Amino acid sequence: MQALKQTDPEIYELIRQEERYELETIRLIPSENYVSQAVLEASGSILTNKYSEGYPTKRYYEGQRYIDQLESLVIERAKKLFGAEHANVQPYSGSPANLAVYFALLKPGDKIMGMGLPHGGHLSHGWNVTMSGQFWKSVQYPVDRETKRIDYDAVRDAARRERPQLLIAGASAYPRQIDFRIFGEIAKEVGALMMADIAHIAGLIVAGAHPDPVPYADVVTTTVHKTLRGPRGAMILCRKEFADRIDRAVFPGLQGGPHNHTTAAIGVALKEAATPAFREYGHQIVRNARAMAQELMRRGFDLVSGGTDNHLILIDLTNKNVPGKKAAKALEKAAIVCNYNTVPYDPRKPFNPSGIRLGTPAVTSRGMGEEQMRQIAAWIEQVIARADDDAALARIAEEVRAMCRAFPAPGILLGAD
Ligand code: DSN
Repeated sequence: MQALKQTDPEIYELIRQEERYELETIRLIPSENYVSQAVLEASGSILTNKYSEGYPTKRYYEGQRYIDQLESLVIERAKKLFGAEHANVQPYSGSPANLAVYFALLKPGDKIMGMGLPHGGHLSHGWNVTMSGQFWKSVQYPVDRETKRIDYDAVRDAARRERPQLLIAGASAYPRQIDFRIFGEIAKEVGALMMADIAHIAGLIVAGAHPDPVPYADVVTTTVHKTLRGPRGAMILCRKEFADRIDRAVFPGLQGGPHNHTTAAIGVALKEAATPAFREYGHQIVRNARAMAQELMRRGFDLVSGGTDNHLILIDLTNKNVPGKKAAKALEKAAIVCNYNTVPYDPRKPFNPSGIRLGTPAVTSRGMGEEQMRQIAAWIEQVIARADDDAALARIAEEVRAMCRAFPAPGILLGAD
């Protein structure tokens, strides 16, 4: 980054500091990852210079000979990898992708039904403060009070009662597999369309480590920067019959020109995701999450739903008498980065809830395995027990940094200039 260093040393220095921070911390935010050097290069390329409103061969700007080839290639890779009939690779991120689906398939005031935010759903699945909850009628299903898992019979009953036009399956803080087949059946029964939002688990699905929604959903949305390990962006996959409506909703309905540098980087990520190494990574994410979950439970932590079968762990810290925000801040002082999170039926407020959310994608991308997950669980226990002891947290941070040094982070070449 020589040119950047010369032109703008302040920005250069902040990027370098963040780079070191990502290298020297254990990053457990389940929606984060480390992209490869190849993805970074495509994302930082001259493709950022272009406007390309429209779609391959149907653009509103001249000069698209290479961009058309590029976007067509990425669309084909997306369709092949996910077995989808149609792919749109232009959405700027997950929330715009979801809004585009609603705009394509619903009339204002139609009803959508998604998992409630406090139960693990996403803001854009109809939560009341968002556009999705205000421009469309929204009903939200909870997880079961006892098991903290989706109660498919209860979802079916609610769908029969509410008759939504769109049923949404997908989550941001749900540690269990989602049965997309049942969601598809419920949608069919009540005459709804079904959307699966697989943002968190797209990489697991590609790897065969989570059931696949494509056979059951009318539309599938996903960000590409979480377990899929691409740049920040999103895709919409759908059946052929919805292709034109989806494309028109993304452009010109919601967005202007596609971010071609992102499209290229998505293509690179999709190529990487089609390899045996990626398949192994996807399964290792789940093995790592299970190992960490088991060790946390052995140490007396209360895991929402009693464990995990994906990449994510939600801890209810009520029995440790440390609120989620305090725990997350103490962990950060110990160089372990996660986020505080509500737990289902949380008596506390979202800005200071009872839980923390952990995930294993980023540490798995560094090559860490079950042994390191057990060590991380041990550190988490020590931190929660000494959340007010800054000296102890600093000592743990030293140990964390020592372990990090043994596991290189993809895409981070410290000292490259
Ligand atoms: N903000 C993302 C997450 O952390 O899960 C979801 O979009």
